[in-house]
Amino acid sequence: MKTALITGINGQDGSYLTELLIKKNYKVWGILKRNSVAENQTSRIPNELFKQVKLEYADMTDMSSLIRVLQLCKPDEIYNLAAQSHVRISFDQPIYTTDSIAMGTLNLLEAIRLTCPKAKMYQASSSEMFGNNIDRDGYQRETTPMSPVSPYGCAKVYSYNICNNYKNAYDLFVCNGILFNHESPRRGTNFVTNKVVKTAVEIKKSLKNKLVLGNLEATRDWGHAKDYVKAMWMILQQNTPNNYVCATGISHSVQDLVEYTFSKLDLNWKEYVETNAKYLRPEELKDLKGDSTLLRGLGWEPKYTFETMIDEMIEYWQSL
Ligand code: NAP
Ligand code: G4F
Repeated sequence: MKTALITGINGQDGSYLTELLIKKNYKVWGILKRNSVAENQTSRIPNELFKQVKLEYADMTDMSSLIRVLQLCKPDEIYNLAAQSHVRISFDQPIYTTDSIAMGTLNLLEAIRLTCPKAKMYQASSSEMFGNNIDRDGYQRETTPMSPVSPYGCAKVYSYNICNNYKNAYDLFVCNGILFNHESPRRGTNFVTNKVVKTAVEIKKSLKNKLVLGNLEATRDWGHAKDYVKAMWMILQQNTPNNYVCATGISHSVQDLVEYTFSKLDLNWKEYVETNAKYLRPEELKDLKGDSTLLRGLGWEPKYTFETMIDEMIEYWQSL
């Protein structure tokens, strides 16, 4: 039986990864950072799984807490998913964002080097690292230069680089998954997909009468979080550490997302959608579309399409 430690276990990806690893018969440990309403923190972890995971208080900004947990659980695999992960909010909280992501990753790498150097580590890297660089064929891939356009993206580039550095310098098994946007009913409701779907369903139920958004022209390569946590696991099952892009290869604009969601609910989006500058970013990442040929070579393939993913999210909000 393998042991895995997940930082960010109570986030969107952490909750799906926990389900996957328990199905694969792993012993799963996770860290929670302290919150004044303890119940809120575990709301994404289904009750039946709750009894099977071991949760410990720790914080990415506190290396001593990470060392304590690593010494307790002695993991074979570590999935570093913890982050202040909202790009717009990273402009409001740039220093905490950088502490949780960049210093957080360095704290974890040092803790691993000192306590369990044989463990494999997955780093949650992001397509936000590319900024507005696009290869000539319209895609971003492992070799695309990185010029991030947000404090979040800059912090993720530091984490990406320090992971590569520790891999080479100390012979640690560290892999970066460069994941493009991935969503689900468990996505935070201040990310654009779940904000659009939740509000559209509320409009349909006559609970709200408008949806206020920022940039409708930006395009994203949106996949489903369930497919993407499978990629994380596959990346750590290889014999040698490597970095992989994970993406569907299909891109939609925010306006496409709005049109699809409202039309599924038999609503005319133009009657309800407004824009407000408060949802714009000081610098915008315009277009993302990923080439995951390298990962697909390991056998990874997404099961969800953009449409089936949004349909599932609509059903979720309708069911409440
Ligand atoms: P998420 O739902 O925001 O989850 C982030 C998790 O990190 C939460 O469990 C959060 O705990 C925890 N966390 C935040 N600061 C922490 C700290 N200082 N110490 C310990 N834990 C902390 O994000 P996600 O969508 O699951 O994404 C998982 C990871 O993948 C993140 O690193 C994200 O940046 C990265 N990523 C996501 C996407 C995507 O499209 N979803 C794409 C590329 C990369 P609380 O909830 O208690 O605050
Ligand atoms: O849903 P978003 O906030 O996601 P964003 O900024 O692309 O970041 C997500 O994906 C990254 C991977 O590329 C992750 F690393 C990161 O952790 C996060 O999970 O915004 C998507 C697009 C943006 O262009 C934004 O400007 O939607 C646009 N948008 C338009 N109106 C909006 C809104 N975004 C939000 N959150 N809220 C709006 O009202």
